[in-house]
Amino acid sequence: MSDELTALRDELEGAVLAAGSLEALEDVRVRALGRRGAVTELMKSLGKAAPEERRERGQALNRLKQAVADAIDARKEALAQSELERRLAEERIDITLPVRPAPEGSLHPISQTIDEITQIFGEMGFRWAEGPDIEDDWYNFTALNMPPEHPARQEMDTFYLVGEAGSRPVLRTHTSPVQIRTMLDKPPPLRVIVPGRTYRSDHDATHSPMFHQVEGLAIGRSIHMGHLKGCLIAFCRAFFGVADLPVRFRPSHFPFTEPSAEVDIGCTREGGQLRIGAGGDWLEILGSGMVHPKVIANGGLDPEEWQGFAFGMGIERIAMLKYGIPDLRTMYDSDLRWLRHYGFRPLDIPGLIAEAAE
Ligand code: 2NL
Repeated sequence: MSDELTALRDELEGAVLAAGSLEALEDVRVRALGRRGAVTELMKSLGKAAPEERRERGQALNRLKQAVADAIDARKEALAQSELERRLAEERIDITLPVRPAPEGSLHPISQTIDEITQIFGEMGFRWAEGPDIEDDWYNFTALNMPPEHPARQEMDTFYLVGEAGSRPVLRTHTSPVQIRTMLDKPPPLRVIVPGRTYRSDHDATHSPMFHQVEGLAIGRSIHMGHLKGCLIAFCRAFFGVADLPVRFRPSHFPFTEPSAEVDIGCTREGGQLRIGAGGDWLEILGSGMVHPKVIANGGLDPEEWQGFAFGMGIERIAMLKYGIPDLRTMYDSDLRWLRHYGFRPLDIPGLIAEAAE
């Protein structure tokens, strides 16, 4: 190869290596090998060379053209490779990062508490059940062993509506009518947990005319008081997250259970501060009992064959206890600052198993 062609090759190869992008490389290719490129022009001028030089110069030019084309291909591959590496580095994501918290929206403590309670009972085989807020007198009172004129009706007097044909639908005073409906609907054995809104005509600092309850019902052929105790002790310990929480059963009375028991948990009160756990004091948490035979019969079951236990608690009350909310009325203010303080991230629900593993 002549000095002239060697110099041209060095220059073009230098330009190829200096090209920092595919566009710059294409410019170099056009300048060298394009229709009016330096190498192409030399090829065109081959005809003017002396015949004895033509063969050798033709071969030299072909080698030059090939060398430049090879250099361009190699550079193209190198540029594509470094572009890929740059993107891989730049677009890398760390899949081990925790999920970012949702920027907005949180669960109300009442919803959170319902989720926690149903999660714990769900792990014990209870299934969610729900029913209407507007009830029939029979489902809300009579079926629960509270006939007309029963004094317990006055205790929980509520809001009556005007129904068809002189009937008086009632805003349910507890979620128990849902358990009656479940017994009439589903074949036993049964285990249901029933959260929902309830209504009573009470309105002061610690009572709201609308509030929430959760009740539970377990029906089987040989369910006894031992099952009631084991189940509710496990619930109290899981819900408050205290493995050795003392739980006490105190005789009581409800029209729909016999025998009936109030359930207390251990606590201490020091200078107005309440602490849940072993201590000298007791705090009432829920009511419970063995379902009254008349109520079993009203649920369409033979009380000689089926028996079971039931329980009920107020959601606001235990939410306030667990999460240190001092005033019931703030629950219904719809104040976003309050919700940001007391609210919860969705699906952040501890359960029985999670608690036991700790
Ligand atoms: C409380 C006490 C209780 C029940 C609710 C119930 C339901 C049926 C049959 C028998 Cl269908 N019992 N529910 C039983 C005992 C207590 O609630 O203090 N609630 C806030």
